[in-house]
Amino acid sequence: MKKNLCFALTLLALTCSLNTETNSTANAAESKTADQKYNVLFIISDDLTSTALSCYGNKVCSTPNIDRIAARGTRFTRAYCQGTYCGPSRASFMSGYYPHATGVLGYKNPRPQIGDRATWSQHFKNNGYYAARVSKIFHMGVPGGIEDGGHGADDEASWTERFNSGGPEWKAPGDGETLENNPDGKKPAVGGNTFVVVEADGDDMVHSDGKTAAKAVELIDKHKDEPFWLGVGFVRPHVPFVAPRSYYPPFKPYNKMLLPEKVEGDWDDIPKAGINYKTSLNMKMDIRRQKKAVGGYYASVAFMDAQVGKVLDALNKAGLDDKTIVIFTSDHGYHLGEHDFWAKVSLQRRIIRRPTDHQRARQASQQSATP
Ligand SMILES: [Ca+2]
Repeated sequence: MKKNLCFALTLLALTCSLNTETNSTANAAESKTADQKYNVLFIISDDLTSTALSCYGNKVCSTPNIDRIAARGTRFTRAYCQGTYCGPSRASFMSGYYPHATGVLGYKNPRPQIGDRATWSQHFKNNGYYAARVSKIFHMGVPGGIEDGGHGADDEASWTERFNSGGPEWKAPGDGETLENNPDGKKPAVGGNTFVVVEADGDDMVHSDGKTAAKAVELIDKHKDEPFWLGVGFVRPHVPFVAPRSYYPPFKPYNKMLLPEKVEGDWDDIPKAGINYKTSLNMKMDIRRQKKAVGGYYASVAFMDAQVGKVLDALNKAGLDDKTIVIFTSDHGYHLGEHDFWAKVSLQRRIIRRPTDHQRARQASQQSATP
C-alpha cells in the first residue's frame, strides 16, 4: 500500500483487503485465513496534529503507544481530512461521503442526507459484526457535551451498542489557568471551547478519556470471541487542555517550550480570509501564555497516548493482535503557533493533514522486523 494514499482511500483499501482475503484461494496458507473475519479497532483522537507525535518527529512530546502502531504498520504522511473541524470530518469518514454530500457543515449527523445507506460501522454490523463506539466518533461538543455525558450528534443505527464517557473537563480539581483573552490574569480557569490548561488532581479515571479506555478494555475482553468493529474516541488534546498532573513534568517549566519562528510581516502575503479565526493577537496571548498552551497541549497528548496504550495492551492480552486491523487517526490537524495561528479550521497543511497509522493484523509481525 502506498504511503501517500489519502484517508478515504485508506478506508477503501481496508475494505478491499478484507474482500481479498475472503476470495483468496491461492494457497493453503491463504485459504486458512480466508474464513477469518478481522476485527477493526478504530481509535480517533480529537484535534490532534501529527507534529505533536514522536513517530512523526516530535522530540519533546513522547507518544510511545501511538508509535507502537506506527512501528508495526503503515504511517501515512499525506492523509488529509475532508473537513477542518469535528462535525464535517467525522460525518464524512463515517459515511464515506464528502461534506457537501452529507450536508454536514456543522454539528449534526449525516443520517437525513444519506437515508438508509450504511455508515462504515453499520456495514460491519449488517454483516454479523458487533459494532460499538465508546465516546466521540460522530460529533460531540467538547467540553460541554462531555460534561453532559450525552450522545451528541451520534447516529444510533451505526451501532450495536454505544457508550459515553462523561468527565469534568475544565471543572476538574487542580491548578487551572485561562490563557485566552485573559491578559491581566484576572479570569479564573473557566471552560467552554477555549484555551484553558488544568493540571488536574487525581488519576486517569477522573477524566473522559480514562473512562473511555477502561470501557474499551472491558469490551475487547467481553467480545474477543466474535468479530467486532470497535470505535474508541478520545477527546484530548481538544481544548480545554486537561490531564492528570503526572503528565506535565516533561513540559515544565513551560518557558522551555519552543514556539514556531516569528516572522516579521508574516501575514502580509496571506489574504484576509486566510488569517485563522484564532491568533496570538486576537486571543491576547503573550509569549508565556503561548508556551504554556504548547505545554498544556503536549500534556494532553501524552495523557491520550497513555490511554491508547491501555487499549492496545487489552488487545494483546486477549490474543487478538493478529486478528485485528488497528487504525489510529484524528479528525483534523491543529495549529500550535505557526504564523501565530492557533487551533483548527484553516486550510493550511497542518490542519488538513492528520496523523493516521494503520496496522494490518496479518502483516504486523513481518513489518515489525523492518525499521
Ligand atoms: Ca476535532
